[in-house]
Amino acid sequence: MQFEKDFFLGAATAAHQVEGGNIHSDYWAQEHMVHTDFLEPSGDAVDHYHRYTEDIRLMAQAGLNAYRFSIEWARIEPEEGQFDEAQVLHYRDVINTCRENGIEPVVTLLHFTSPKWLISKGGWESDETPGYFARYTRYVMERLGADLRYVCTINEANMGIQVAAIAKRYMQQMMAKMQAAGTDGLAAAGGGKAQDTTVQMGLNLEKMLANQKAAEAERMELFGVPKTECFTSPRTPHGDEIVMEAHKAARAVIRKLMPHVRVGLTLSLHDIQALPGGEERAAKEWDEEFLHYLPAIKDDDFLGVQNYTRTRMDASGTLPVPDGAEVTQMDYEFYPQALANVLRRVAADFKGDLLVTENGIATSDDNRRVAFLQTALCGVKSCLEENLPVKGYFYWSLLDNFEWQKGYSMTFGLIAVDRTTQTRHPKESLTYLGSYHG
Ligand code: GCO
Repeated sequence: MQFEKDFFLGAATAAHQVEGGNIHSDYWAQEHMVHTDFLEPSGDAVDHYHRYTEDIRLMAQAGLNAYRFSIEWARIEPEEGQFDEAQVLHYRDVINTCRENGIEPVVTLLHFTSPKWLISKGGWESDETPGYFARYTRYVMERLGADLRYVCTINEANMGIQVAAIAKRYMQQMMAKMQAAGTDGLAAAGGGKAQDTTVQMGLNLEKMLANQKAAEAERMELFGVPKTECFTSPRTPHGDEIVMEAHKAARAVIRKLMPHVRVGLTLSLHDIQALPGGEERAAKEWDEEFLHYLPAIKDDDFLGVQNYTRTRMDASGTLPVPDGAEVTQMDYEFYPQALANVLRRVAADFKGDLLVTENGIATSDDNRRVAFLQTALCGVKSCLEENLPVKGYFYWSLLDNFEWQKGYSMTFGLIAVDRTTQTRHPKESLTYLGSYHG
């Protein structure tokens, strides 16, 4: 069961999660706070900044033909208006290395991290941000755009809204538990494990809640603003619009400068399933997660679909993972069938091409990764048979890497890394994925 030669079969990474030393970014600053929400700082990550040649070669040797990675805004523009040409050369080398290895580079311009200065200026709730993003996009595209064919403007443009919803639900659960316990101690609330942790990124809600007050003062000191509006901070509806404005502004720049480049954004999409009585809630959730973005993205060339699991809803809301179901390290239900369901669902309303820009599993058992891939790819095949315009599949992630607030505890990679020596250990799943290439 192989894909056609021109189907992109690859893996994905994000700059901050793999490169290391992203010192001008908002995440770096937050990782080093005394009252940090992060389990550990990103540090040298997996040193992909220096080892990309080896990593790209490993991909090519396994038979992959595409690599999705991100360009780091905080490296390109470390201070407002000051651009670093040397960093452009770095990414030019990465792109060239891909081409030399027969790998299509698919670039993301913003994958969660922003330059620290942007946050001091109001970040992702400020009306100025789309302009800054468009300027950065212009700088990058003028220099690198001629060598690219696919660009994702923004990764998981809907993440802020999902984080807002999950943070609200979590706080409500905690408050209810505390009230029931008749005390205001978090410990009494059972240590604060969220019942509902299905947001598709590593969040550490327990630490966030415990740190809230002290962190506020520290953020003021670090960023000069009382509330830091990073890309993945809970978004207001206005902030949600700002993200779409930033996307549209970048898209306009790309189309003007490099009309040959196909442009789109990516969305974090759950396979939302309604149980009897949950239809209305499920429809509302799908509208928030996907449908309401259609006016902003309908003219995009492609949509990046990112899926990890399903969400089941009944009249009371989101249901926990079914009893006895297998769960991943992220506490998601093992449910690789979700991907094909989501592809079919978005294809009903979005008429451009579809790229699976992320799909994967955090597990220490690589056999389960192979099993996950087998079902997920079988789903992609059926979508192709139904003539859905799916142009590629990127597994998340190429390497075990920095899973945001959860640090290095989650292993999503096709390649393990011993971070003491930065030695790469390709897993069986890398060979397995490569075997699908025609
Ligand atoms: C996201 C990001 C990735 C994550 C991945 C695993 O979806 O949050 O795009 O950066 O690492 O999804 O949680």
